[in-house]
Amino acid sequence: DYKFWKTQPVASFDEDIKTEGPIDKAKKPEDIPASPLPLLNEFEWSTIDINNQTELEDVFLLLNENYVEDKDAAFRFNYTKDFFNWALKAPGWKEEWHVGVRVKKSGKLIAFISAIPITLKLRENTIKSVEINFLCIHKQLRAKRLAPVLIKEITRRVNRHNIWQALYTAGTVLPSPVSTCRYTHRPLNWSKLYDVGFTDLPPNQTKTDMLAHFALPKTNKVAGLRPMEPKDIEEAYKLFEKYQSRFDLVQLFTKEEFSHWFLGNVDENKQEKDLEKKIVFSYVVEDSKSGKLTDFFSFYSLPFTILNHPGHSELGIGYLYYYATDADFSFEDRFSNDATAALRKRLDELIGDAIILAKNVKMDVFNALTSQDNTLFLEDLKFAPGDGFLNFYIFNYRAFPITGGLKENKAY
Ligand code: YNC
Ligand code: MG
Repeated sequence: DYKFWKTQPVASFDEDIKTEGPIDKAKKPEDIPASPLPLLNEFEWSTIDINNQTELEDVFLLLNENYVEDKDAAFRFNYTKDFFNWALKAPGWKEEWHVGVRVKKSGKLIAFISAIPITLKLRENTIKSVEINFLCIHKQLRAKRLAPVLIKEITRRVNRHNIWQALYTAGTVLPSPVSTCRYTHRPLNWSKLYDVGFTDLPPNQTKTDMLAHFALPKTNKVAGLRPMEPKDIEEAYKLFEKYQSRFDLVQLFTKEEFSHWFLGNVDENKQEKDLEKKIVFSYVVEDSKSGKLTDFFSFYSLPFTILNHPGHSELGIGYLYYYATDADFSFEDRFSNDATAALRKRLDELIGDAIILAKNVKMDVFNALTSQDNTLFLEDLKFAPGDGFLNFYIFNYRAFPITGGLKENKAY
């Protein structure tokens, strides 16, 4: 019955929202306690320095063994250290927002929660916020009401910096999602997905049918497609901003953030050369005549650990990230049929190539949410709805519900 969440500034499930805006009365950072919440005597707060390899290793181990699993406990997210360096060291990151709890005696890390600064745009309003992620408690310490303490402590540390809103996502249903998306999956290596139990063989189909159905060409189709480089940032950023402006809820990126999220950790010498170890993959389409960038897309790598399987220990997973195109369609009337047809055709080509690229770096499945314009191409490109959903939440903000990128949403 949400004993904790009932006490927090979040909309309740049945709330009839009249106006959008903050829930709590405005406060000042000085009104917020300067010292951490109390913990049980055997535990202590531990701010994690992820630039320190030992501390990064502690976070890696905690999450590797205790983070999110699928509903059958067959797979668990396998975030890598490189992934943490990308996801936790976004521009403006603060060490004090990487919050750990350790056992006093042994020093063992048993819980973690993080925040990074972000800017949200919800319809006409720009909201300075944080994104909360990687909330994790050791399996042996579950159901002891430690999660609310972690959430209140990160809230305190964020409020001290005069930030009062937060975006977070979870598979769990809490009061109350501003939007809910479904995960969809496009098999790349069908046999392996079948072997490890990620995918079933549909009735009246053979394995050979499935392999033929999901077969992919080795090479890309879109002319002028190439990896994004630092010199592309300026133009790709403009393309991206224009495309994003069509949606009700988006994260606004500065150019620096854009570069971080799409080129990975900016130090070029440290750019991963081994494609199979890369975290984020970004591509642009350059028009051969004008030299202009017409499109871009990106995906990132986040594998699953396969639990208790004799033959396989890891599942390679690509997640569709952002994309943008200047395909000839009207931005004003995004629901008109002609506009949608042109956009759909272009997105089919672009994301079709993303899928091929993901397969070529040995990913086994390509995932996408039903967010933004994804519902235009998911069916065409053989994504199938999965059993996972992702709920989006905004802390301390009442908002009208956000529907998908399109009003028509038949297949999903
Ligand atoms: C969850 N995912 O409902 P009630 S997602 C938020 N997000 O409270 P206990 C959650 N709340 O119902 P356990 C939650 N899961 O009584 C559970 N809760 O009101 C609520 N799993 O606490 C739950 N990572 O400590 C209940 O539960 C209360 O020991 C119960 O710990 C929960 O990162 C958890 O799925 C999730 O490690 C830590 O199960 C644990 O079970 C675990 O008794 C595997 O907690 C990993 C996992 C969650 C991934 C994520 C986003 C987190 C968002 C947190 C909310 C942020 C709010 C904004 C703060 C900043 C504000 C500013 C400004
Ligand atoms: Mg607990």
